[in-house]
Amino acid sequence: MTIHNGSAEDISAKLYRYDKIAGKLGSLQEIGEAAAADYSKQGFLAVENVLDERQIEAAIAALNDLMFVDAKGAHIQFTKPQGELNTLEEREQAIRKISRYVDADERLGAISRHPALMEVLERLLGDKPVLVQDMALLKPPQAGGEKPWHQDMAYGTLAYNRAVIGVWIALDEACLDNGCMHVIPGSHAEGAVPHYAMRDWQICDAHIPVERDVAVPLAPGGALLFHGLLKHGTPFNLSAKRRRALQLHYAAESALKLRPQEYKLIFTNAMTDAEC
Ligand SMILES: O=C(O)CCC(=O)C(=O)O
Repeated sequence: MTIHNGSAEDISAKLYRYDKIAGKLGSLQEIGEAAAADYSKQGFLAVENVLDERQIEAAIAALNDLMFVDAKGAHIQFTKPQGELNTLEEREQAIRKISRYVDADERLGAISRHPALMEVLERLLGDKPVLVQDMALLKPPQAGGEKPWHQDMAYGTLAYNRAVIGVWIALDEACLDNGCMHVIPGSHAEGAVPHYAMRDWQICDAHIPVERDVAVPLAPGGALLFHGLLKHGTPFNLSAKRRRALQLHYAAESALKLRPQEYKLIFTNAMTDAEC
């Protein structure tokens, strides 16, 4: 199976499966010893009800303000030249990502410091959590692109000598047909793998054990907590529904950034020379 540049339908059908669904906890309060052991083994926990309705509404209102009123220092990534976007709808359809929103809007800042979440992260990290990256990932209806399979620590900002934890929070219902998260359970324990610049900075399509893919649909306010080496990706949003999510990454306070040479040996094909 070599894909690299297939159609959206082809990629969605060949690189993801939709028949194995992750089990979920009902709330952060359910994360005790058993769930922490499960996190160590599987590399993720799916948890419903992390944000309540009021927090979800506040987060969406804050993102809309950043997109349509004033970005206030947040960085907005567009998939089309802004000069071509004449209406608010066209603008929204072309926005893929909003980064650095935590310092731009206190409604989002408060979510990044969510007390129950901080408690859980401290337990899973074995150290105080420090926020090291924040981005909102918006998959607009019929226009949301794929995020190919990858490990988050293969991205420079998240390359630490101890595993970071990603927290991905659904603001809309994240379903099988609008690009919910997909994970390879246990893949974090198999170590770092080379990434390649193909459709994105990603794992080679041929190296993905698609048969092990488990989808993680979530209701609004539900979250996926996942290890920085867990292989994961999201297919296209070809549906008529929005799929907006907040993503926050936390490192242990004592973790150190990898030096460029260490990063290169771990996350590129410098060691193996193997082509994708
Ligand atoms: O939300 C998405 O579609 C992908 C999120 C993700 O895996 C990432 O940005 O690293």
